[in-house]
Amino acid sequence: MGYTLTEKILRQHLADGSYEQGKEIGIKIDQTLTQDATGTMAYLQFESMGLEEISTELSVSYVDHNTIQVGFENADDHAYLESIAKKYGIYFSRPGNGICHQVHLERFARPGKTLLGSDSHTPTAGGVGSIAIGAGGLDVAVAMGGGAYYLAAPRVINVRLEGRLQPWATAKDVVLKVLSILSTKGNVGCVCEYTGEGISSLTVPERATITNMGAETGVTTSIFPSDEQTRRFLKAQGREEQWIALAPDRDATYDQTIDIDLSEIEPLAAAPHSPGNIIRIRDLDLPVDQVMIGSCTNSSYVDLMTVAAMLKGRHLPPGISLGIAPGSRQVLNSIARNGSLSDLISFGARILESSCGFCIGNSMSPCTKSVSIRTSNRNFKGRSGTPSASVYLTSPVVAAASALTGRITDPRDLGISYPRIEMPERFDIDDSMIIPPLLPAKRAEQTICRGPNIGEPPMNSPMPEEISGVVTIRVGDLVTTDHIMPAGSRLKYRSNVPKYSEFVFEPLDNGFSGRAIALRDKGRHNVIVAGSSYGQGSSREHAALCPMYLGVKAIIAKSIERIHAANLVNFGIAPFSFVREADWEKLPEKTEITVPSIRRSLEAGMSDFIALAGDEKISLKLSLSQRQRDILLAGGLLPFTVKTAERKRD
Ligand code: MIC
Ligand code: SF4
Repeated sequence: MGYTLTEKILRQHLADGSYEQGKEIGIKIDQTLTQDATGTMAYLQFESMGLEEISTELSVSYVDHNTIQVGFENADDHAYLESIAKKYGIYFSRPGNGICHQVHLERFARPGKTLLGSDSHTPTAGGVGSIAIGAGGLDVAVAMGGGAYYLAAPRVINVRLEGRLQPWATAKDVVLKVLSILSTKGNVGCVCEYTGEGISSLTVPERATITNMGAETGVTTSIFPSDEQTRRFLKAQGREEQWIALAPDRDATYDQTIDIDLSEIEPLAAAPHSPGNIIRIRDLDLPVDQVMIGSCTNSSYVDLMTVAAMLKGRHLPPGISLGIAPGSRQVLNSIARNGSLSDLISFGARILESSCGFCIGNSMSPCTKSVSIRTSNRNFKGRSGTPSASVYLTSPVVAAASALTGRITDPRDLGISYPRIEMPERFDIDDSMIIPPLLPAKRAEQTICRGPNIGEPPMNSPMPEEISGVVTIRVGDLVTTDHIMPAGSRLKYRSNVPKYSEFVFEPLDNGFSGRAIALRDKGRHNVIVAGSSYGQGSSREHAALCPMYLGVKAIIAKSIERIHAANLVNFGIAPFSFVREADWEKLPEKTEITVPSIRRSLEAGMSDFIALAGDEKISLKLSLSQRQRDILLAGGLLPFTVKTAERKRD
């Protein structure tokens, strides 16, 4: 029986365990990426491991999230990251160089390599045939040190594309179609592998839009084969020698197959407040207050050139604002050199830095109760920085059409011809904003810059004999990491855990942090009760790290998403699930709760637990590998790794 492409690459990188679907395997990681918002903590953790240098083929540290420098905090983080990169042999992509996923795709991603990134949209590199996975910063720190990355050998879903996209239908609409089929939940432990004759017409940047937003389905990653389109892209980036052909075996078998005819795809949107809430643009009729074009999903050269061609010679109607953030310096410079930037400025667009910015609520928050059309990948309530705003996620051409008319508009109804823009033969290549690693002799002299915003990473204590405390908060279904640990204006506290912890659950209940600290300081444990798909969205490990700091010892949920569940274990928090989902009702806030003998049961390898809450006995499950049990017992991955390294040294 033949292998899928996913299985081929994973087997080539197998470092621990035997390959059996659903079973935990450890894989060797070739490349890592970090961004500043998750990176400072990842490198602080890397430093605590006491290693001399990185062991990957390539590691890159990007600065793209916190580039609004109001106060010293972000600039302190950037200086720290630059000095760490120099010290340990890491590439440093300076602020202004672009969004990590866009730049990584342009300059570093390679077919057949494994990439682990401390950002959930790392699968963007699946567009060139990498197995690219998002994870918590601590997992990335361990991988930089040469440790394996552990995941369940995935179920592979074959997304078979036939036909060709019609004018005005785009790669964004393809991934929105996939989201309408797979939804945002129930796909943990799966990989989407794209096949079929339809893929040959999709360029690498289009494929990358699809693999990028595949993250919203909750799959581990998405991947395209490496073919002539891949060669064309790498050649245009001056990297043709890095091309290899990669495809699944002809007789590969898949766990599920989804057929999509590209010629039937039409402009779609994800309506408020979930990327899985898919609707046809033609079924929407409403005025628009704001249009934002950019983000790691849709800010490639062709995306922006197409928008510029549509807006050229026209003007922004009153009552609407338009912001455009080119994905990278390469994209920005190309449209500047060929004059299209001027077309955008003349139209009335506000040109933003090449960074995450608006996507994460870090700039251009829309006004109260407004409608904002965005080309990004997440529209969770409040993520834009305005809780009352309604955010619709669309393709760049729908966004541009809506900026032209002031209403959400299907571009097919504009009556203009489709500006077919080709990917260039050669991109504008200039790596002068990427600082390469120092020579080893120079590294020793490098000092680390630590401003007052750089705190020590807190360490957890080992798992106690029993968990005994209170349900400090009970939340419902689909609670995202944006609800648990808001970004936007709070993002600048990422390197200061005590301060950032004040905002845990702020959008849902701003009294949580105070209650949790009061209980923790009495020597008791905080327990969080949650509904299904808890921890959707971002990879931010602060959604586990800050609750850990507040004394949270267990989450009891109907289900927990992959990256977040791994982050909880990494910070010593037990990720329980209910055996009977209806028991969620029995654990309201303020319930006194005990999980007796948790330590002994973990040591004994048990996976069934009982929580006592008054007269109620609630059955819980903890589905963990032996390695994860050991991590939980140690109080998290950092104490576990430090202890293992000490043992090896002795
Ligand atoms: C996001 O899109 O939510 C982020 C901000 O890029 C996060 C990472 C973070 O929280 O720093 C992600 O997707 O992992
Ligand atoms: Fe940045 Fe938005 Fe992409 Fe996250 S989703 S990496 S915030 S552009």
